[in-house]
Amino acid sequence: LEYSNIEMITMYEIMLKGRYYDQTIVRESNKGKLTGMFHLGIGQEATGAAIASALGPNDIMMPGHRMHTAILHKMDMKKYTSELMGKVDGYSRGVGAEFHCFSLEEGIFPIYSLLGGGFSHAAGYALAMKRKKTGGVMVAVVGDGGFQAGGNYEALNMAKIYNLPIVFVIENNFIAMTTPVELHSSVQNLSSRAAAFGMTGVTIDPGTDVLKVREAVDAAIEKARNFEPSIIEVKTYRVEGHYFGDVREYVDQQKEAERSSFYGDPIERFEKVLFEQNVLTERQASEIKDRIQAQIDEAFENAYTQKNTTMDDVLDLRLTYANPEEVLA
Ligand SMILES: Cc1ncc(C[n+]2csc(CCOP(=O)(O)OP(=O)(O)O)c2C)c(N)n1
Repeated sequence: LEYSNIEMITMYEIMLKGRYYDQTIVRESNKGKLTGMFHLGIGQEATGAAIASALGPNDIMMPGHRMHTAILHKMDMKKYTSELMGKVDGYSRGVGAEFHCFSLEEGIFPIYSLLGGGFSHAAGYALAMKRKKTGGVMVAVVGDGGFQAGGNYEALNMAKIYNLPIVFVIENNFIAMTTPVELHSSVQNLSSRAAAFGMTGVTIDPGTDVLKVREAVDAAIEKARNFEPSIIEVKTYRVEGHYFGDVREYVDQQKEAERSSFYGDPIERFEKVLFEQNVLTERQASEIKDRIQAQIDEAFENAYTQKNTTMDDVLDLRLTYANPEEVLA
């Protein structure tokens, strides 16, 4: 195996953080302590872990909206949790929440909430990185549904024409909110569209194999560093509904059962490898799990005690404009 033990354990920890964080959101919501709309990435942890662990210090990532994995690896868990709960000590004073939370200093670009525009914002940032010669690469993620929106295609074209340092990742979990991919895409392998832009496109299937995804991401990042953009499609499986509380009445039960057994659990799959290769013992794995859950519980407990964001915070134009005086004049 070409990854060191430390790198493998890092990927494992990122996946666990994402999984336990999402399960904690469920637990706290069920207790009635948490309200809001949360998009859970349970079952899809390999994508975020592979990308976040592959990024270099100057690289930037635009995560998908159910990618707590990557976000929690790069950003501060306490500040992020406060942001989700609408607390003033959050990253954007509690105004940004899940879809708008970001930290460029820590390598996380805002998730693009209006699906379809994401790749164009990311490509614009990649153009800036190229012009400023930062040496960094942008890795931008959208879902299979978001990928169907027109704006992304202009960005793919521009990225190739301008030879931008960017990797486009499509996380294909076969469903866009409630619409199965067969009904919203003209092709089965979304990466095949790369040909239309003169780029390479690869499909990783099953995308629940974190090492497979990581290898593809490493190769694409290297290309991007040499100003060759490309597309990676990761086929994976969404275990939960679109958001927490969605009871998934719209799914085809038989297809779901087949997919669930084919894709399996990315964490269990990777654990097997780690144990077999003697990277970790079961005891060490359970210590890591306890440590991560304790860190998450602490972040939630901390956020509960913080001050709620007020309407004055929401209406503070300094959060939107660099020079609010000019806007008001
Ligand atoms: C322009 C626009 N239309 C609708 C929505 C509402 N919306 C949020 S997530 C989502 C589904 C996205 O599906 P996909 O891109 O496959 O990602 P997934 O949720 O499966 O991770 C929709 C329709 C939106 N955010 N923006």
